[in-house]
Amino acid sequence: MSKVLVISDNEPLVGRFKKLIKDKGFPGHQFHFSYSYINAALARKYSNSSKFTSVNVKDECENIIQNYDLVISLHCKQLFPSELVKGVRCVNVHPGLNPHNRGWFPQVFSILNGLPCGGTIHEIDEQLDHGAIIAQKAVEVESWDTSLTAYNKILDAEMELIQANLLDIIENNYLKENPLEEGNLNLKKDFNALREIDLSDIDTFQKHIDRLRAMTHGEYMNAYFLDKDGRKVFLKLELFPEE
Ligand code: 0FX
Repeated sequence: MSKVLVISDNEPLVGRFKKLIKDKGFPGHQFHFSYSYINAALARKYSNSSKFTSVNVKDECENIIQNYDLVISLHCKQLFPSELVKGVRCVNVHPGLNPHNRGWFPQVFSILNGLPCGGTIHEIDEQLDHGAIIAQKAVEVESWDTSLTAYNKILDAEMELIQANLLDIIENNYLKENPLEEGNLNLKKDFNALREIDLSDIDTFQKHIDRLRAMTHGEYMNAYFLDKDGRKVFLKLELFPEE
């Protein structure tokens, strides 16, 4: 029997994961779900819950190592300290095709730089989205995809990977492969630097369209320009491929 700690800051994904383990059945294995202590929205909603609890992976490292056989980061916003990744097997479900565009919001950068994107399950080491790859699935970015439509395809790919590999991962029964290259890494500041559109920028239509669709993600107000009064004007792009 294995004790598995799933840490996630993505509530819809937790719902999909829980449904999968209920439908598939993992007899003998125990799961506990936690979210990051920095996640104020989940803390407000779940402060009284014993089934979805707050965790600080740094402060509670020793406790996690003692109590669990496996830790799964399912879009967990905390960096796992080296003591934790050395003390217990830690696996990351990442919305990117490692080693391309590791780090923050991979599909945004794939739209911009054309590098492949998809979902990856990998062992966690001391660097970001870097450890040995257990399974991955590429997703096609079409000329009409926005960040949101590409992201939704990636979430589906991640769920397919989890469905196909979770039991083997829990039972530590899988092959893994180190990425062939270091790849590239994007941080939150790289995403933030893309938000302000300089109205005097001269480039091809292709580049401008790519920038705007990479910044288009549902309700998020990402891209903006400053008008003559210095007011921020937000913008998104809609694309309609012919049926
Ligand atoms: O949970 P997640 O999908 O993923 C992020 C990182 O990309 C990933 O590398 C890391 N392992 C994980 C812990 O955190 O991020 P999210 O739920 O904050 O955002 C989902 C998408 O929403 C993102 O890919 C782009 C979009 N988004 C999000 C924010 C906060 C925006 O377009 N603007 C935003 O301000």
